[in-house]
Amino acid sequence: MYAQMVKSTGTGVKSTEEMSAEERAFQARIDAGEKIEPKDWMPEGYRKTLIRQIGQHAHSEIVGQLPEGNWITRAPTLERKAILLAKVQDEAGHGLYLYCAAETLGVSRDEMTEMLLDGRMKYSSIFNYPTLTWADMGAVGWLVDGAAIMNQVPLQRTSFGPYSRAMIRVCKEESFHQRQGFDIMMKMAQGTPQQKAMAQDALNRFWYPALMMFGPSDKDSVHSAQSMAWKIKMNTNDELRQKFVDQTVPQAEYLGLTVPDENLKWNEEKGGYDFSEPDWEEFFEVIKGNGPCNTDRLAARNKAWDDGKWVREGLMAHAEKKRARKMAAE
Ligand code: BYC
Repeated sequence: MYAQMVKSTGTGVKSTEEMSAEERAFQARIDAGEKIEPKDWMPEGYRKTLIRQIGQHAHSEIVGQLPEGNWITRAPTLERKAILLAKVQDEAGHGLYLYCAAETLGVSRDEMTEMLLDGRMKYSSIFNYPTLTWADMGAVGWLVDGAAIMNQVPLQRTSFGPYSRAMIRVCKEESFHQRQGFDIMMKMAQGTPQQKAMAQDALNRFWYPALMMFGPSDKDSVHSAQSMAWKIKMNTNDELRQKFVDQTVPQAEYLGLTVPDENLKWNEEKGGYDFSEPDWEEFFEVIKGNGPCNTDRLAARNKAWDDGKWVREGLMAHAEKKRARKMAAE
């Protein structure tokens, strides 16, 4: 059993002997590959970790609409505009499935939103970087959605049923997103020298932020050991980062673009690329709220929340009236 393997590692993961009978039975279900459903007994830490991760994931989908939404009105053709619009709408849908999955754990969407708005909950670091040119729409689809797929495909097998099912749908849509990004990059890379330079510039700016999406290096990851024991996470941050690099470098070569890393080199022995780590100081600054766009992103979400107040209140008043009418008729 995984729980036994990680016994007394100092990772905070309980050994089998340290677990209560309920926790042991729960861990045995996880180890047997069973799905945990909302009404099943679960340790409080499992519930909290899921709320944190699914909530953060939901917020990322919602905040993630902002950098791309920025380009809908400036897409170069009607077709590109329609595709980008559809993609951004998909992200809203992903956010909603994920909020619903988190709600099954006993937290409301409004509570999670309030925690995002006052900084108690995070969203992915990547969305704190600006999208400066049309080529950035290509880089975001190719690299950001590409990293998201790398992370989310294994999450289809995550132990919590509603999260796992949401991921199956999300991943189908993410594949389309990644292809549309790569398609933009192909057009730009095969275009005029100026267009190719824009594509290269977008790759230069998004490469390291995309690597950061997988989280800190394993030695600094606080939650990985417990999350993997509970199958909330299926891989470590470094494993997924490595897979992403191995998958993406040949794609960059195909585009005729250069990955901005002088240390990038195929390592025959490990069967993967050696590459430079991102600037982890920058990563921790960004997740603390000091990235290039954190203030703008939260201001946009706060404004949307405030502007929507009258709609929420109207809907609640309508629901209350309907309920009272139904009660009076009974
Ligand atoms: N950004 O112990 P660790 C998308 C935090 S949306 C910000 O390794 P964990 C898309 C972490 O929360 C992509 N914070 O954490 C949408 C923790 O802090 P707290 C979103 C990060 O949870 C629209 C601390 O650092 N995908 O694809 O085991 C358009 C220590 O880290 C980040 C998901 O959310 C980060 N990058 O692992 C296009 C996937 N990394 O909470 C695309 C689901 C780490 O203790 N999430 N932190 O204060 C996961 O798989 C995991 O939560 C992570 C982090 C791998 C991200």
